[in-house]
Amino acid sequence: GSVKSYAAVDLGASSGRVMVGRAGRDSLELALAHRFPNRPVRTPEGLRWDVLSLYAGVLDGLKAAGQVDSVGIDSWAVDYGLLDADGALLGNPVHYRDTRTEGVAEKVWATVPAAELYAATGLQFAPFNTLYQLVAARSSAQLACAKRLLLIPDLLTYWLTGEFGTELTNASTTQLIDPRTRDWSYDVAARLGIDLELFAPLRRPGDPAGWLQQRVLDETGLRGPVPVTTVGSHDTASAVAAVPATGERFAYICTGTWSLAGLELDAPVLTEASRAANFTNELGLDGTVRYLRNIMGLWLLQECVREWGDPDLGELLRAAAGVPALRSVVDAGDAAFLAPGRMPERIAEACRESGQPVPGTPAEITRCILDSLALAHRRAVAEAQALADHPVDVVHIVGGGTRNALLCQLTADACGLPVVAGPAEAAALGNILVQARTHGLVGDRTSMRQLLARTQPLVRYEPQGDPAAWHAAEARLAEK
Ligand code: ADP
Ligand code: LRH
Repeated sequence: GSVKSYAAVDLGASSGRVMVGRAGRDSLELALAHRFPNRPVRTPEGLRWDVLSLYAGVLDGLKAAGQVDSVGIDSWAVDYGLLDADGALLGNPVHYRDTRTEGVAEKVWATVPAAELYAATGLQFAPFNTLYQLVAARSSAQLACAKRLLLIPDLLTYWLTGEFGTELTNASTTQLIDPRTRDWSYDVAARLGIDLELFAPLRRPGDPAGWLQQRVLDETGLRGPVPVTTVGSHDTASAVAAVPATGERFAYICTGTWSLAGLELDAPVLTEASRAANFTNELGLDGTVRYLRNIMGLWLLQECVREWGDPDLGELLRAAAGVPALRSVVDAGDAAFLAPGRMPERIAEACRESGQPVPGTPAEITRCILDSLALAHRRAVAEAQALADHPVDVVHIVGGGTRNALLCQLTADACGLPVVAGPAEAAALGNILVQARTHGLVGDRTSMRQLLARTQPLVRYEPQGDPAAWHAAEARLAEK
């Protein structure tokens, strides 16, 4: 049968990559064309994304990918670039970890109470949701002269094709979308003075997003015409689309810079209990809802490793495996860990303040982080099942964290459920499969998942050890 090649541009908070997927009716092969670091820059104004360096990485990647049948783009959520009336970018996009949103939520809630905001948008509270960023920027000169707002994948799509759009799965992370109508939350925007005219029209995974412009073809050496296809442009939407589940009763954890742990549902859960538990209802493919919780994820480890001068990760994890389990744990859901810097010290302080042994060596701190992540995974998986009344028998872990066998095993132990780990490049695979589906090569979501289960290397971890130890650690954390 016919086999086609698709380029997936997948930009994570720690690195970007261009992957090439060769997909046929019963085959799926993935190869890396180019990987490049994503290093935020602290300017005098604050923390910024180096979006030009990312775009250069995309062009290099497309060149390395060679001739493809289509291109799709996904990235991390919530952040955006502003364009002036000529379509030129106004400044570097602000990083979601920038401090400008501190204290903004309280101001927003004075106009739209938090409970109303949740009922209308279904989004968990995170200080960096686009809504809060826009309110923080309200009186900035940049926003005053902006004519267009493009979310990061939409900005790159615009540079590649010259066409504007706002992709829906990523738009659902702005907190300006109503998850029931899957359209803008006009009332919330109006009450907060947010101009929805800044956003380009919504487009959905599978919609055409234009063609690579001549300048891009020249730069990359590709032969036109090459279409750009809209995918689930939120990396987590693409990653969830590539969870290789074979049934309905599964939870997923997308592990990378963040851990996004939850369920795929048919409808949002907008109850007060769900809001109190800080679960989010983001939009996925085909009318699905990604009901999940953000957990600080491997960010905690990335930041420590950066502070320690980049030791070998494999050796560090082997040493951590030798440290006794669950000696001290921190709340890996705590937004106190959001900002960069001094991470080993901050973790040690959190242990000291909660009266636990203070980890000192890199191995001890790493163990504390992995135990804490597994514990947060356990809580999210258990609470999501209860809140959504959707029991599961298996936990799928996808993303870069699947390369961390200790984290996968600890997660199985903590959840008391088997863990199936892989694929590591789930976001890129979800991106590619949506392109392949749009071109008629694969069927619905279920057949996409079956294809992944058949073709991708997966590792299964059975739960081990005494679940009571995790229960006790959870209780210890709840006390503090
Ligand atoms: P993002 O898309 O958010 O940038 P990734 O999905 O690429 O993140 O995952 C990056 C994380 O994966 C790293 O922070 C690291 O902890 C983990 N990781 C990557 N490679 C390895 C490896 N060889 N062994 C253990 N962990 C790894
Ligand atoms: C993961 C991610 C996550 C968002 C965060 C800002 O890369 O897209 O889903 O919450 O970045």
